[in-house]
Amino acid sequence: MERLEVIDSHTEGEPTRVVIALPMELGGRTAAERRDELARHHDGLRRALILEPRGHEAIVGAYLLPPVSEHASAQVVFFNNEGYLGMCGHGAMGVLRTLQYLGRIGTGRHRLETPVGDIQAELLSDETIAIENVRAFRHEKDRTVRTREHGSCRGDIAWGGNWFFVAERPEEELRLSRQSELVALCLDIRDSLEQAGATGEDGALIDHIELYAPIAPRTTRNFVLCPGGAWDRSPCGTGTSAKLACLAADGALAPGEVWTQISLTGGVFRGSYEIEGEGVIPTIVGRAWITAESTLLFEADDPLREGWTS
Ligand code: PYC
Repeated sequence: MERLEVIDSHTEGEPTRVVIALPMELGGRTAAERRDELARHHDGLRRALILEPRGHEAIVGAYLLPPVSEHASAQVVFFNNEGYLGMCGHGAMGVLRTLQYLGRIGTGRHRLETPVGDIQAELLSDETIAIENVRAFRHEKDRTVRTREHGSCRGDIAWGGNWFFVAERPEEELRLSRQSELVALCLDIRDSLEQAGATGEDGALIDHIELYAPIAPRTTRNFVLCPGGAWDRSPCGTGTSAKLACLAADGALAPGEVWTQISLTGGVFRGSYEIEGEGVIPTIVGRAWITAESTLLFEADDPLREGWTS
């Protein structure tokens, strides 16, 4: 019987499962090297942690690893039901709240190492956390894609720590009761982008689709489809970062001005940015709560030891 300690939290509705100590030695030093090592040699562990019966499709996992820099509080590799994420905004908030719960950090500023770069974060005295993400930028404006079943759709391609296609939709479409239709629409957009050869920088796959509808000045409701086909219950930190990069590129939001994104579950992220080179450094503010401290058990003869997926 193998055992693994995890701490679960949710950030504005979206779950994060932090693995406090890996059960094996990892090669590599940086978060990117260790992510590659995990993907190559230990992918069964990801599946066992995230897929049913121990997990479910919306959970994002985070391996806590020793940082390279003495100035970082931790190194983190994020993963989900399909693979590994570059960065994860809601997940970073969940990790910081978890480190605080474990008594490893207190309020104040902290640094996390991720596979796509270091991020800074500030843990405030309540459940609020502000993360300063990696640089975000717009790669392509107004790309129109013809989908198979949903007509054509126009949006921007932007990087916010993951690659996004960011498209406006009518407000009445973005409702919790329409989650299945929205998933189908986003999958159609994602496949159509791939078929049309639309990519991020250096041919990178666009694996996140973000739909938004303005609902008040500087406020949108949004919906984000993640790579494994699950939708983000929070407004998505990397998605909010990608949106801020588009707003900045259009001159539609000034540096320091606050932009609010609200998810279908009512989760709220407030974002602002500072200019950095051709892009922006986004700051995203949200709240995270601890939901469980558990020991997961893996029996040797369990046929679903590594989970199952449809
Ligand atoms: O908050 O960046 C985010 C995120 C990515 C995937 C799920 N959440």
